[in-house]
Amino acid sequence: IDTHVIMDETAIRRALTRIAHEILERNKGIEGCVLAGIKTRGVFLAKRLAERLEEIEGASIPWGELDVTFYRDDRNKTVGATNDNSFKLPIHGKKVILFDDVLYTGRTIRAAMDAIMDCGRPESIQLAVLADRGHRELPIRPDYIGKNVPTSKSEEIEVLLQEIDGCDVVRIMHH
Ligand code: 3GP
Ligand code: 5GP
Ligand code: MG
Repeated sequence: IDTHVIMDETAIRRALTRIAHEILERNKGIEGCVLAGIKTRGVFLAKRLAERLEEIEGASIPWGELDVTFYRDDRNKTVGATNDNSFKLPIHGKKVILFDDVLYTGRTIRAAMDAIMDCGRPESIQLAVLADRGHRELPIRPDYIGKNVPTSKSEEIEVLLQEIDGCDVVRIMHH
């Protein structure tokens, strides 16, 4: 396996700062916005983005964790099963900004939109990702992108974050 670094700690920090500014510009502030980090690593990215937005804007943005397992299309659906991991923050009439580490086929984001819609009717849903590796299978595109990483299907992006992995790095691995 050969591996090379595509984002180091500084690059990740700068990308998050840029995305924070893009969000503020697009939404004219953060009024009415809610951040939803998709488990697992999207949660830490959402938390960091919320901190960055607060530093820049001096106003706090609500953020929470979104577990999309129940809504995945590859999950065995049990008749009568219910989702007991629904999003904890009010989203009715809000601008929900989803954050995930890697965007690939788009199926996770499709599931995330279902999970959000089941909790109410947001005004809009936007998407931020740290890395977009292409190969979409659904008509989904991100609004905010840390880095575009053209990949082949045999490559894999590894995202390591301080909070769980002990360091900040994005690497591409070729098998
Ligand atoms: P997560 O931390 O967002 O849950 O680098 C680890 C991360 O990458 C984990 O994501 C892990 O689930 C995810 N991952 C790596 N390769 C793949 C893949 O090919 N498909 C999916 N669905 N997840 C992957
Ligand atoms: P999708 O549903 O768009 O195919 O994949 C997105 C989800 O799968 C993300 O939540 C991400 O964790 C995971 N994923 C897919 N491909 C990769 C990859 O190459 N690297 C990492 N780290 N995660 C991936
Ligand atoms: Mg992820």
